[in-house]
Amino acid sequence: MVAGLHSLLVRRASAHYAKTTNEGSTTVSGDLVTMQAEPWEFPFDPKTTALLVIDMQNDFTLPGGYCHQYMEARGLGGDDAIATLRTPIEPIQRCLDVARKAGMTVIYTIESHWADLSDAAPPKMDGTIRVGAPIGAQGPHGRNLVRGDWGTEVIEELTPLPDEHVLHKAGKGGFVATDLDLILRSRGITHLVFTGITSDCCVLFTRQGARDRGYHTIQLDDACAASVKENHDAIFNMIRFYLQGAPRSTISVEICGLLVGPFMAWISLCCPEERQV
Ligand code: C5J
Repeated sequence: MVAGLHSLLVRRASAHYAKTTNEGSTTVSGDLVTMQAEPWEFPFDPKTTALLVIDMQNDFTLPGGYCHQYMEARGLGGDDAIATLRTPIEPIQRCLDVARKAGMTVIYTIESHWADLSDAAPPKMDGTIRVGAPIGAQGPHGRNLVRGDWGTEVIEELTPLPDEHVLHKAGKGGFVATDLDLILRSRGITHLVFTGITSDCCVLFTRQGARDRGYHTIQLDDACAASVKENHDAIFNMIRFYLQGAPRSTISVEICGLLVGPFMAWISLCCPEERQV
């Protein structure tokens, strides 16, 4: 099923595919792909849709990195956190594969700071000092969350292609003090598919920033994670809570031709057509 839909997208990307077809829970009609999601479908055109890969960097996904240190220092289990944060790698690989073949824009973000820490805001800095895993401290592989060091490289399993943007951000939200909005608007991007980590922090805040700026968004469940699974689930429960009054299915739906396998997904509350439902 997936292979078939995948090839449909590839053919569409070459602009020769004009037929309407339906395969599984995803419909392809002309330029429009409609994914079944919870609680409504998510129609999008791959040409005006970007795949965002949030903060899939060494510091959050490998032993000795910033997140490992932070969770250890708090007695919350660094190894468990890393294992959980690595679960989206394989789903994201599949997303990247299909998105690239479909001609979609792919943008990575990285959480990082200048070496002199001049962009590490005091509340953020203080918190990491209090916990015992300071931003900028020397770890086993490099300085924590410092731009250009090991921890702020995209993990090798998800290496970006040369023409894909890797945007560094000092905050949690990807739109804050970055070129993300400018790049997306310059490319005519109106829809965003969110993957990456963490569901309860940088994915959440970047997605919220996107909704506030008028982008249509969708977040892919198994292509995202938090350092503890409960927080990831809580975020999706929170989104579901805000959708009260709307159709609320809890079934796992097959999300799209963009992705492989059954995922749960939620559509942004802020899309105008959703408000009308
Ligand atoms: C955090 C992130 N949680 N990428 N960063 O510090 O979510």
